[in-house]
Amino acid sequence: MSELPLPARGMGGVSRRRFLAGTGSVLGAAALAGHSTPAHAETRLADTPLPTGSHVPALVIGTGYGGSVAALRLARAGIAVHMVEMGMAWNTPGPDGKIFANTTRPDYRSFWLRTRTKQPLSNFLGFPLDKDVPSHTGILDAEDFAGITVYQGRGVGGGSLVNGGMAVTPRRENFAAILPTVDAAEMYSTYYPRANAGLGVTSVDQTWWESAACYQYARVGRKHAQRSGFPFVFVPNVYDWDYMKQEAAGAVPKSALDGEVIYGNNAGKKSLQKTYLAQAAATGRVTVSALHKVTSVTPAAGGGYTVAIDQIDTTGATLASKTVTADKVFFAAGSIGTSKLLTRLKATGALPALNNEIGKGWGDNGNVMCGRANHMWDPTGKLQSSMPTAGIDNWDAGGAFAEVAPLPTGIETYASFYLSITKTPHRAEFTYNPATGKVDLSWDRAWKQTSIDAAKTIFDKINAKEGTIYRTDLFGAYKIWGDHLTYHPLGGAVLGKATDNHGRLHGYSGLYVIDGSLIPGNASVNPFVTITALAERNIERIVAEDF
Ligand code: FAE
Repeated sequence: MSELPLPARGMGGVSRRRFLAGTGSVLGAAALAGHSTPAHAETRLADTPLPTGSHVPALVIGTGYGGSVAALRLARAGIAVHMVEMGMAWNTPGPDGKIFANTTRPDYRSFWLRTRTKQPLSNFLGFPLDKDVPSHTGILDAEDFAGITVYQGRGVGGGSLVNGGMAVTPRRENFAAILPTVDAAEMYSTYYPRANAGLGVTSVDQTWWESAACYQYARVGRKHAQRSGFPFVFVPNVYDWDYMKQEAAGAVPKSALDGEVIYGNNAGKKSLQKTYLAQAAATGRVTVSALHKVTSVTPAAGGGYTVAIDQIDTTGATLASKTVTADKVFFAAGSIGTSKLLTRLKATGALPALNNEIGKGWGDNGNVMCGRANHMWDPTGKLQSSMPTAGIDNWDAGGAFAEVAPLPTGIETYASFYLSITKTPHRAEFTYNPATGKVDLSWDRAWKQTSIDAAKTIFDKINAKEGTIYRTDLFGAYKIWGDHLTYHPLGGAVLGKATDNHGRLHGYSGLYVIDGSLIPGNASVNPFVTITALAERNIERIVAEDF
């Protein structure tokens, strides 16, 4: 799932200058960050549930990218922070001795409160892959709206627990077009480097990559892209490459090379638990309540805000309803979580002064998936690293960037698999439905046609050149496109519209949005580096001016 520019464009394209520029920004960032805690230190945030009646200076809703940046920077400024996370702490092994389930063997740990799995890749050879599982507060939420299923991570670490780790800095001109009110010069000189350093972003050793069995699928992807004249782009990741080399050598337990990704990685991936949250824990000023869900935020009589929280068990049942107060509240529940909360709080009169931009500007980052059937003499390998390293760039000519994605099934599939990020003009809106008490999203499934057309600018050409065809067995029987989902929800409380230019919500002082909701629907690349960098920019201003 990813995009463009950073490091190199592989062998066949792109300039050395660009490679150096990208790498330099990552290395330079370490110096800028100026802290001695290693990026992947393992200090865990203690799960210390907040008692009802407590008061905290700063409360952060959600523990994904935006929330983790906010918690770390507030704590480093001397402010005590409490984080509230609806998902589990993910610090206890299951009966198999592992914390997370394998991609090919989903179990009770894999899905958020579902009795049947809803795997993004639902079929193989046309046969359905989904199976019954015990309902549990598992790690991956496949949240259904009328026109789209939105996949999200649940637990301390948010999306960093389940994502592919592709850590992409967009091209500066694309960023400037998406968020024109943000000073791009400052983002690229200070906040993107700071985010890349904080996340532990690095690039794969390309010499190793050239001969590693687990990246045969990516080399096949490169060959096909280049034979059709498309630039092939290497993309950084947060995976620990030295660990992956040891996996390949058989020296350590396998994680990426055992296909682990969407249901969690037991080793190797630098999720937020190992980076920002570990550093936040090390300050001694940050605590977290896991399995606690924020249900309401309202102005408190004596100033600050009253926050209502349901403590749940692993079946999703409410164990206790708590009320706490906070001087300042940061909405970092992800694009869907924050948008749903704010839309409901405005509509039900809990926060009536929020403006009419709440719930607007939501998009799917143009996500669409597909597979191609290769010839028998062009195998992609039965061992596939679950961490993608590259993509095909046709953004300028066709509005698509296709991640060369793994299909870690453990068998030879002769398939090439791709997640494309595309330019899409479509934006949906969240609305509160008083009849159901739920928040609906106005996404129309037909809107994905724009994304399919963009992806076809790449794959129609490759198929014609290679004499190959699309796989029709991965998303149903005789269905080519995975057009029912997104991994990249963005928007719903857009920067400069629902908030000021630094994420302060209009209508209330002391309420902030600091997650993917700020980005208006399309990031041009995989979003987590941009979410992190924007959070770094905004929190710096907020700490300086509001505390
Ligand atoms: P997020 O990380 O979603 O965190 C929000 C947190 O808030 C979650 O932990 C929620 O459980 C919690 N929460 C929600 N509501 C409440 C509530 N009411 N009370 C308490 N807690 C709540 O938000 N992006 C990339 O850049 N590269 C990739 O390779 C990539 N791969 C992906 C693969 C998959 C399968 C998925 C699902 C996503 C992927 N993404 C990737 C997207 C990326 O993970 C996502 O954009 C970020 O995680 C969003 O960050 P936020 O801080 O907005």
